[in-house]
Amino acid sequence: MGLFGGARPKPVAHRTQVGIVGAGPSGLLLSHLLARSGIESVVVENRSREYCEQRQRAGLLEQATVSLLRECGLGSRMDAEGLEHGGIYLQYAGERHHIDFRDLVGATVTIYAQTEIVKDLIAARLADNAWIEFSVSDTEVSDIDSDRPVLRYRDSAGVLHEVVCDVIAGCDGFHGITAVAAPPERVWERRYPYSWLGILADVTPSTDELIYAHHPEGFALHSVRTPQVSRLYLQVDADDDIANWPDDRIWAALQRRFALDGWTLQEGPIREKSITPMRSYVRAPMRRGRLFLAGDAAHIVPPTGAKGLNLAVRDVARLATALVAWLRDGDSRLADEYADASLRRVWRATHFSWWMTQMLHTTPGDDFGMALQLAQLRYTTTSRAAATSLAENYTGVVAA
Ligand code: RFL
Ligand code: PHB
Repeated sequence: MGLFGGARPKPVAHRTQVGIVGAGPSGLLLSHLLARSGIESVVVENRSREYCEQRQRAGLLEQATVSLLRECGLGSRMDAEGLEHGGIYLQYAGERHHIDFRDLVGATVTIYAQTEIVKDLIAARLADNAWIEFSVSDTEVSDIDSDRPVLRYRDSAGVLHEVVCDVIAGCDGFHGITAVAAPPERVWERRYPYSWLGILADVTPSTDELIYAHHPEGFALHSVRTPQVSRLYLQVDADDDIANWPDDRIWAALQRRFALDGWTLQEGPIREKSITPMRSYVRAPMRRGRLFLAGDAAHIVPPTGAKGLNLAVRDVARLATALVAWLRDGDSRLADEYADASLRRVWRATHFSWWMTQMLHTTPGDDFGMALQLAQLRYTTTSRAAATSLAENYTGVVAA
């Protein structure tokens, strides 16, 4: 019964093959890959299109991510505007060392912001007349243990919809609802005692490749977005508040942490700043019945290894192949393997992200920890074997 005793409005009924919750990179790319093989889907997203296209997040793509985006027709702007990097710098104890990925593993990475990938994906899906609903509310999934799972949502005009699907994909990130609909059997989690303060600044990057800097005061990262825009990060306290960080304090901390004889960090107007907590989280399984989880809905890594977005793309590429084999060709084997096969790469990336994080972030008073970090950094920058291990993991060419 409705609020005033009347009958509840009947939802508008629909049918599709794959119901996708979330229009982040995972959900949009899944919808795009499925469409290329003739599988239809709906994407429902509780934020507006503008919000999804502006949300500042990742920026670094593994070589395999770049290849996949190119192969599925999403490469033209990325190839024109993306910046290919052949390595990174590791800085510690007043020294800056280059890790040369091309030389060590024959691979590169590309800077192309997640915001731009999301814009490209939305444009491609809409050009294809795809069914995407932005600004929905009351998203719900049910009947996932049956062979007709149901996705419900209220559209931006307040109308209820009910979509009967063959499969539902939970691509709704870490705070989404699908992971709750399929409670995990097991969870592994680590919260780190620090956060990242990230800024976007209108200033030409002071470096040709990313600088990861270890400093007694805390970690700092110099990344880039375009030849005119820099992205920089500072390790701050876990419970720090952005209100404690006026722009001049941010630049002063960056200047101290990146200081190097003969090199200057250029400053410019800060366009955006925010603080993100650091966490590792893995849940298993990544599937229950006909609900499959992908990307941040299933796992979170700290950003130090630049793996979050790349893992999401790997999940979705595997899931798209599996769903096409199942829904088009009737072969469910890849779908049955999806959860375990994805977790192998998730754990490789989880280990690498943790390893980079514990090597580079400092804890006041922990002199023993700091001495170990410096030994580890020196080994990583002077041993070809150790540098190769970092390069394999960072570029994503590592087997998993
Ligand atoms: P997303 O991008 O979080 O997208 C999930 C989408 O689902 C929507 N949603 C819902 N829609 C409908 N109904 C509901 N009930 C819903 N609940 C949520 C959300 O609005 C959203 O649009 O997950 P996806 O697609 O799996 O993509 C994963 C990546 O976004 C993520 O791994 C990376 O951005 C992580 N990450 C970083 N990764 C890197 O590789 N390098 C980085 O520098 C980096 N920086 C970051 C990051 C993540 C951040 N977050 C999560 C706060 C910086 C930040 C601030
Ligand atoms: C970024 O450009 O936002 C970025 C790059 C590398 C990281 C994390 C973030 O490890």
